[in-house]
Amino acid sequence: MKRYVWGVLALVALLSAPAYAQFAKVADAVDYRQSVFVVMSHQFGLISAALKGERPYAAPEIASSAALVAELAKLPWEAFPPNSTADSHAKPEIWKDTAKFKDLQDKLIAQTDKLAAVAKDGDQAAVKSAFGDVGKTCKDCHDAFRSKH
Ligand code: ASC
Repeated sequence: MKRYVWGVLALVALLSAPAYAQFAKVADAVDYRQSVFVVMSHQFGLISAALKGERPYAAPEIASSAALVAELAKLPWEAFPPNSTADSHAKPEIWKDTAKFKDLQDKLIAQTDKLAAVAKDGDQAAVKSAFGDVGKTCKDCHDAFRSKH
């Protein structure tokens, strides 16, 4: 009976462990989230360059980049263990204004999903508009939660 109780408690603890518990070290979480942002920024930059005419606008490539951005946008948020500001641009405000940080995550996820959907349809004007919405959310989040140095 005692073993059963301990077993249930262990399971509850495991299921309720915060997502960041998967990282053995805080530095591993920082590496993970920064890696995601690097790739996301690169793919978003490819879309940006095509919209600005700096490279040819190839709809299948744009759709592929947008799909990647949408998937990547879902990943970094589990890699923000409390007060993990070391070797990072993360501001302490992330863990103070958690509701705002979460709102911006949700917004980014919704807007990048929209970008991926319109990119799949191939309508360049719709891509441009959805791209602008995503860029604004990137900026809003950086202004509030990312230090410049
Ligand atoms: C990018 C990138 C960002 C955003 C941001 C939009 O391409 O790397 O962080 O766009 O600059 O305002």
